[in-house]
Amino acid sequence: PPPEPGRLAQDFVRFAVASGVLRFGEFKTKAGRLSPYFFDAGLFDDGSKLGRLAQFYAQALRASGIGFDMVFGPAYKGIPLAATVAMELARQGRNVPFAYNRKEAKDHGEGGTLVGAPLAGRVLIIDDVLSAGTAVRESIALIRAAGATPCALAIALDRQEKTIENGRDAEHSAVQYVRRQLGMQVCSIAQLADLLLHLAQDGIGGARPVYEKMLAYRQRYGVSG
Ligand code: OMP
Repeated sequence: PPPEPGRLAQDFVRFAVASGVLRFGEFKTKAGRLSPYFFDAGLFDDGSKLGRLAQFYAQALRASGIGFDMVFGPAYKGIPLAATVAMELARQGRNVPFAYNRKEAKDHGEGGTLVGAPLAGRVLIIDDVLSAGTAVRESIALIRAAGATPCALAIALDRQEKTIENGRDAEHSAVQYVRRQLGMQVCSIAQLADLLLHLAQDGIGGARPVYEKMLAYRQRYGVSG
């Protein structure tokens, strides 16, 4: 049976906290924002955690009803994600082609920057986190240049924060940009709102100051929806 709405996200937040992937403190984001939390997907660092992570992606994808013909993992962090999700999908009876890119073009051997199945049809990009959304634009360009259609994006965490346009904070998030401007579907296992819900339900007590900082951060950089 499909999990009740919100349940998968809560289970995932708990899993990420228990794995040390989701941490609270002071962190500088790629966009230079001082964040009271950080999600480091590189800390899903053993076979068991990676396997569970892939199950979360596969469940979220199934619940979203997104259609796609193949998966693509952007270098570097998206590569193990897309690979393990492709394995999990196959285990569940849905075997789709898998590809990834290198950051540097090779000048010998097979050459080029793309590895794996040829990019074709509707491509699902699998990545870790969306904040300001700079990285995903490169993957989209790469897929289009290969003659395929970037149709959807699956991420573990949507930070639901303002994207940056022309050097300024926009009113919309990177996920909203990808949906509205690029017309792609986006599926996230959890978002900032789920994190706040988790803290409000389980984390109050010792974590009260953390919760306040999270709210203040959302006030400054967050978007709704
Ligand atoms: P954008 O390209 O700005 O959307 O930032 C996404 C990237 O920032 C991720 O792929 C990570 O490299 C990094 N990041 C995290 O991994 N976790 C976070 O909680 C926040 C960031 C970030 O720097 O914004």
